Amino acid sequence: MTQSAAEPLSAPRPLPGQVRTLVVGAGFAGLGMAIKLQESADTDFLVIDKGEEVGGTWRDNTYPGAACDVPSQLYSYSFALNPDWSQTYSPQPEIQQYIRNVADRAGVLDRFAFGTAAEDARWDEDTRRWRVTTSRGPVEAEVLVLAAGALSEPKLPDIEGIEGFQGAVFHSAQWDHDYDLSGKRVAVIGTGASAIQIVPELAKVAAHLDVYQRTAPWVMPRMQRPYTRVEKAIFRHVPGAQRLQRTAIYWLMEGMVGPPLHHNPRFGFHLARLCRANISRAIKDPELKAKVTPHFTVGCKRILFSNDWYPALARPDVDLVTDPIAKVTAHGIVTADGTERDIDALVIATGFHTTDLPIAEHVAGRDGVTLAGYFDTHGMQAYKGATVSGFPNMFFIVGPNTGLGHSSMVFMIEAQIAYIMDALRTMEEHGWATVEPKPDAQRAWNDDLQTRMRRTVWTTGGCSSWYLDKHGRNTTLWPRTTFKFRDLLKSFDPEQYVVTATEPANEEERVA
Ligand code: N01
Repeated sequence: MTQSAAEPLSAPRPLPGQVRTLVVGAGFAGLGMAIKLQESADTDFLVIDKGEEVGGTWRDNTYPGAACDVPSQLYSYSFALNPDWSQTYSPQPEIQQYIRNVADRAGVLDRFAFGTAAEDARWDEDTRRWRVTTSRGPVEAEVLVLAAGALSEPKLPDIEGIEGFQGAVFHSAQWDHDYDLSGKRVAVIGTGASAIQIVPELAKVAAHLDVYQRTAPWVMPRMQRPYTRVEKAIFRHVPGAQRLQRTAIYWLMEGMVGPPLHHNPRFGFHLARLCRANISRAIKDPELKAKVTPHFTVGCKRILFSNDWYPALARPDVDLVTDPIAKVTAHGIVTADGTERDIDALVIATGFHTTDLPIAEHVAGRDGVTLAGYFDTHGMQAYKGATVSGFPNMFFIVGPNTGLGHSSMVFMIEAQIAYIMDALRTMEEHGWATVEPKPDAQRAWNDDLQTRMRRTVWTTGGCSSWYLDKHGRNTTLWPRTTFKFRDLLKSFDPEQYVVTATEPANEEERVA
């Protein structure tokens, strides 16, 4: 089973009562923010995280088979390339260790408070501060950075009887490593990115595995191979070699499975052929072949990458169940056709809350409106995925419409950090106490995004996915090139913001 090899961090220190910048979340986003703050000599910050370690999603997702489905070379900070990746797609423990090594090397961990959950954050207009209640006491901050991630709150399926199941239950992001699944009858619900990594591993140890599929995904072969010693030596010692490979992979992803496909679904024809060949290589049974063949346009849901998903489904001790689940009983699952399949353990790989960010419930801006309430009225949206009107001095990393299905989120995270850093610098230079996007700027940004969305495969591809909210609007993904995103966020744009001067009395200095 996979688990972080990092040494545990020291006991929690008392929280400072006040900081200039409070960052919520210690994954790639929160750690990257901390490093950039420290580099700019702005050390008046605190990063809090409910977990006990850096890593975020890579700390939490320790399920068997957990690995990156974006090439390793892209899955690192641009300022901390890792010449030691063991494989073209790295397993979770290596990514977690990489994140921990970067944190150790940067020397920022003394400003992290682990085991500290943000319970409530409220903007106080009188003091122009965020008053944050954490599980370990209050903290006041001038600036609040929400870096809690989009894939942090497991989403449990709403299936009748599931609470009454008497066996072991695991969500993919909350794996119980003390429970041995060897020789057990196991069911996996879901066939998304997590399930296709879990199933091949469980199939090796379980007595029998039932995989419950609602929608067959498109699965491409994965160019998985170990890096040789020579390659690693070249990455380490030949200046520019690793960056060159990283750049080549970046353009391949951008050109092959990125915007050309998103905006021109016919471009997916060749990808669909590759996926069908992936099926044919492993599955000979026509009935199973038909079950695993998707019925929507490739790219509408996230394209998955695996060489062992179809071989696992073809095993005699694995059943792919496509009849809808009717209910869960104390000892099994009943499908709509009335069949009950007994199991000892149930693995729930049904994803995360993405279009209803749970942290939004706990953040209240000016006038006491919560982000959740604001999103309910306006749809989940932000200006440049980073700031929200009515929520002064609050910044998102991995905010609305900044997600990717085709390339590395670390790239997007770094672009957002650069934007926030420039905002903080600009505020300091001009002596501004608060910044908040103008409603018109935010509206124009989102109108443009949603206009672009109409023509994408995510909207027209004939699938339903977690990319879309309950109104069918895509509030999660970025619809343009990733380099355009970086370009648009390379510097803070105060003309799109309402700003106030440092002195609360000078309210007339509010800049329109
Ligand atoms: O979740 P998902 P995930 N009854 O939402 C099914 C990232 N990630 O955890 O397609 C039965 O993609 C649902 O069916 P359907 C990555 O961004 C990254 O797998 O809605 N089934 C689907 O099959 C990814 O996109 C890596 O019809 C139900 C599955 O559950 C994101 O995490 C690795 C159901 C959910 O798939 C989430 O992936 C792993 C129900 N009631 C994950 N409800 C990397 O390597 C849902 N389903 C970087």
